[in-house]
Amino acid sequence: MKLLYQTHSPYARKALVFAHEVGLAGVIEVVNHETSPVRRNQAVFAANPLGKVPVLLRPGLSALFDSDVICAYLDTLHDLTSLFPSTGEARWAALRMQAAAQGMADAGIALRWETVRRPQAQRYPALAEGHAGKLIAAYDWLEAELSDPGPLHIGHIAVATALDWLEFRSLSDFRKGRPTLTRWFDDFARRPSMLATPLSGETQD
Ligand SMILES: N[C@@H](CCC(=O)N[C@@H](CS)C(=O)NCC(=O)O)C(=O)O
Repeated sequence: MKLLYQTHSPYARKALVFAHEVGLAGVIEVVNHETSPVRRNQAVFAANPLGKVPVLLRPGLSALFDSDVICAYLDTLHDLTSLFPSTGEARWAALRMQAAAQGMADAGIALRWETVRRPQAQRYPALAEGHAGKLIAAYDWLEAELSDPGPLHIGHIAVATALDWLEFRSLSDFRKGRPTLTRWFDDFARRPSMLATPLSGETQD
């Protein structure tokens, strides 16, 4: 399988960290691509009509996108403990945490458009403030949610990769006044899956 990837994408890294966690990194070839809504990447569009990474190319089967779908698919390919709890409140808690992490990455990208990516004259400070506020609220929510994190699941991988990217882009400080979240993240960041997939590079618009 090939993973259309980007070394500075929180979503692509989430899929790759997931692959490491379930022992599948060795069967995935990582292929780097630069993507931006203002700079069309034909190879990525050929596999994903949204032109976004990550995309998982499967021999003889259709391409899969986005990171939520890729992780759910990879979870069906291994014999270790599933990282998607299958029943009860544990399932909804894991999926809800993944949704929060996706929203954090989305808000972070939107915030970057309003602060560094969009030409200065087209930036809208109220929108930047609104997205920054979502990040603060999500960090506060995680501070409570991660007081008892339980066994590893998809939500943890999504949150750790989102937080690491937010910190990498210096978007907002999740650490200040949040000792539980800080401790949990620092522990998670030492996992081999995280160490094997460092963030690097600049967005190319
Ligand atoms: N919900 C998608 C988001 C993917 C996404 O936004 N990827 C970015 C890279 S960080 C991208 O390729 N953006 C290009 C674009 O928006 O056209 C996922 O989880 O995979």
